[in-house]
Amino acid sequence: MKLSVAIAAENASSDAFVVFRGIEESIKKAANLGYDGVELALKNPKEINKNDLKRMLSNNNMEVSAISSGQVWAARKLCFTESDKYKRLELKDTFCQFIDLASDFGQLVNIGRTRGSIDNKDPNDAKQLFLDMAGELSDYAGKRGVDLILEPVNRYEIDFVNNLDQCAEIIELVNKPNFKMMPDVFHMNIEDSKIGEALIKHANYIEYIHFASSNRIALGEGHLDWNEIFTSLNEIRYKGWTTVEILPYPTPEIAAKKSIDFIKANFGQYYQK
Ligand code: LER
Ligand code: MN
Repeated sequence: MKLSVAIAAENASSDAFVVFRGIEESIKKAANLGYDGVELALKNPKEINKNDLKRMLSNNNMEVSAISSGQVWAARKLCFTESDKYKRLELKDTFCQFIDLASDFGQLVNIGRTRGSIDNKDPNDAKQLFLDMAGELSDYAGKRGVDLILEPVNRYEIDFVNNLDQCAEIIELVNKPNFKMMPDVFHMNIEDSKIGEALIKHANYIEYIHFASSNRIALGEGHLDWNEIFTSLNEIRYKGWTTVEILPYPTPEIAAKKSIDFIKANFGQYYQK
């Protein structure tokens, strides 16, 4: 496994659930702490200049683990279940540019809160709007060697695809080889009865993982059973990224350091290169 930490641009608002802000500074800080990569939480593809990013990564011997898209919903209110034609085009254009970026960096684009909600729509209509967009974007991504990863998110943030079973059902309906699952143990702690069992049950779909404690602060705080999580990941021979996506408390530096120290001290054997 490889370990990454979520970062965003300097001006990202507080509902971007990232540890560090400011792309260049964040990459340096993450590298100094011993992380292997960074997850780029983007609001807009224009936040990244490809050449600058290449230089920042190679100067620090770092990789991009994935591009995440929560801010596209949080800051721009664009989502897959949107019915307005023009907003759908804007979402599609944003995701196509994320996919273009991911074809050079990380080859993964996340769909978290950007999937959208059902709200007062007919649930079947909302689902169909999601499936149409997911299918079109999967085809675009597939041609560029990129996978889309759908993240089950807890019911207090969104009312559509909350647990791993529901995510697997949607993946089967999308039915594209590059449309996969991305569990986040923070959400699983709220929505999935048994975290270890759910990870094992859906092993074939899992391509990326978010780590946080039960209260979304540094790993090792809270009451998650990390032995259960690592034993299950080991059982399914998970070799992908594990990304720390936590609130930056009490400071970004302390949160990021505490998390990697906890992992290396207790589960370092899973991160041997
Ligand atoms: C939101 O709670 C989250 O976990 C993000 O990764 C998805 O938007
Ligand atoms: Mn997450």
